[in-house]
Amino acid sequence: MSPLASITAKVLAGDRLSDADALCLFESHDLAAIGELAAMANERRNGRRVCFNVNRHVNYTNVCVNRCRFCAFRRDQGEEGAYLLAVEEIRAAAAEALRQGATEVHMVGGLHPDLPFDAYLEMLRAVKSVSPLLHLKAFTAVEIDHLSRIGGLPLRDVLLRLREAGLDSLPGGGAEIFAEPVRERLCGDKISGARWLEVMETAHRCGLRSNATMLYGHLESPGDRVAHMARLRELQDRTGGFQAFVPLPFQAENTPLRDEAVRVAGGVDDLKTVAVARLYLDNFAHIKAYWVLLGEKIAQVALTFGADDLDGTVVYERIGHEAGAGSPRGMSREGIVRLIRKAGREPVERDSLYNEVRR
Ligand code: V47
Repeated sequence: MSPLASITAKVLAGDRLSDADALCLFESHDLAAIGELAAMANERRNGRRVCFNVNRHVNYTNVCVNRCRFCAFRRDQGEEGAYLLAVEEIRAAAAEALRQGATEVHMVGGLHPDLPFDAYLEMLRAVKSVSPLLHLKAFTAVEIDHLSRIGGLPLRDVLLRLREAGLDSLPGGGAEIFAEPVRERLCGDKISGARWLEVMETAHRCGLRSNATMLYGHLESPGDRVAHMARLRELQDRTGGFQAFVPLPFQAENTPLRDEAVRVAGGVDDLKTVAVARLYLDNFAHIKAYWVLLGEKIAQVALTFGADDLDGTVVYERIGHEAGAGSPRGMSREGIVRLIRKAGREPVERDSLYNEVRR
């Protein structure tokens, strides 16, 4: 039996794929067959529904003490273009989001050298003061680790304090790629992959759900991608706290990595990565095609390659766009619905915990 035939047999039988299987899929050029298999695995789980939410991204600061080489968003304090939103500006953004029908605020930022622990609690309270019904998905595992250091508190206490102030769930950012030598070259100042996973495990054990991301198309190998997903799958087996996996294709413009021989992904790699994720991460309910970085066209095609989620309306994205993402800054609800319908799928507006809001 050819390797692809044996993988197909496993998927049909509902058996778990091995790391070697995932690597074999990454190395195969039979994109159509991989896509068909992933679409089938997705339909078995999610039917023909594709979900999205009406949300608003808020990046409270671009000042960051880390110097990740994939990032075009960060600034040093005092550098031209550096900013820190005032609490009132955050409240105003949340109020505008609510008026526009948003159910979620997605708030992340850089590691600011001077912001005290209480400032983070204030930000959360400001959003919640607009409406307790706005779901607050905020702070990556990297920010949570930073808060634990500046607050002198164990992770669990940080998370409980944040939850008390309004935190509802965690986004999946900051995972990048776990493989040590690559992570060191890519973002040597950042917390390790092991620490990222520890933060997520603690969050899940506190009852907070989260997402998981993987930044790809830079210095990593297919084996590094599989190893990254293996560690996510292992944690998910133990906690079940991840909601969605979000593969993030690297955008090189304006980043320190732009002139290096990075392996920027093309459309084929993007679609294959979505499909392999759907097939390998059998304990993740949702695979998100993040249209902001994939572009609307590839994200739409990804809906027939195993993805069942498009993220949301976003409204004003900065991290990907400062690195050259060619997509619009935000999309209307109608635009997302149209995109899903034209892919022959059924659009479902969801809330942040994947309950149906409207169909
Ligand atoms: O951690 C930074 C990535 C992430 C670049 O959880 C870049 O639902 C590509 O995590 N090219 C932040 N990517 C965004 C993120 C996210 C986005 C949407 C939904 C969710 C979710 C999470 O963006 C960072 C990093 O991995 N990033 N710079 C770049 N040049």
